[in-house]
Amino acid sequence: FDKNGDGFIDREEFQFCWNQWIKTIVRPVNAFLIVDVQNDFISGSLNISNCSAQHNGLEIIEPINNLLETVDFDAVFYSLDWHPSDHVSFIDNVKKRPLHESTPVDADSAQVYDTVVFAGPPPMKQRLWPRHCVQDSWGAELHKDLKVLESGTKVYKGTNPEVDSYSVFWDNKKLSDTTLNAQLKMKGATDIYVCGLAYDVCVGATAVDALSAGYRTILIDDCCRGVDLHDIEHTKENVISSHGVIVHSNEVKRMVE
Ligand code: VGL
Ligand code: ZN
Repeated sequence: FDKNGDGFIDREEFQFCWNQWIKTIVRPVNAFLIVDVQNDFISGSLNISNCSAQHNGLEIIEPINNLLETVDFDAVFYSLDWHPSDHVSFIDNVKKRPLHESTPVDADSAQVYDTVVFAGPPPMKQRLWPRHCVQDSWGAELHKDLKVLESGTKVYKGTNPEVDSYSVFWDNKKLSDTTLNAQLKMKGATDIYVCGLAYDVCVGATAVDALSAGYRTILIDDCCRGVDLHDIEHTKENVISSHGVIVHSNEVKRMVE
């Protein structure tokens, strides 16, 4: 730059620098990603209040709505766990696919939340869940009290019957990605605010993938509820060690504006 060698850059050069680098530092493009705030996780078949942490998923709706109403995000995404009826994660489907010899529990003794190893090939670890978020069912709908913006974008995941998908970016085997990254790139997003259900499953996996994809990633702690307290602590440690940030929702407006 400074192609004239006079110590100044001209307007065109400045414009180039601004678009390429400066804008992403001084004017972040903020995306808000609300993960799986669906009936089944709040009061349906995979109600997280029945899991060890005994969390109440309903409690995040008010702080999330409050953010949607008060913070001027550049883009808002709602993810939906969206499984076909024969999905590999459903415990009632466990006998439909052969297990690998290394599986710690066999198909007859497998209980909900156990991990089995399917034969593949390649062999695939899978945690078993109750049948949940079946495409087009009530359980898969976003909770009725969640504010769904007209301008918001829905992202569907877990649609391949053969592989589970915790992250909103990738399935668990990284066989295919969702539409999320392309849509974030299209909006020029630099920063992603992540919240939702379940903290230690889909929210955690999504935050870690957002960091790997190079986004500044902010996890909104009070807008998440999870399955297991130890796993939630582990999720937070992972996010911090991958250079993510964990904040309370009352800090977000200041950060965005
Ligand atoms: C989820 C378990 C199974 C989640 C999805 O959204 O956290 N958890 N499928
Ligand atoms: Zn699922």
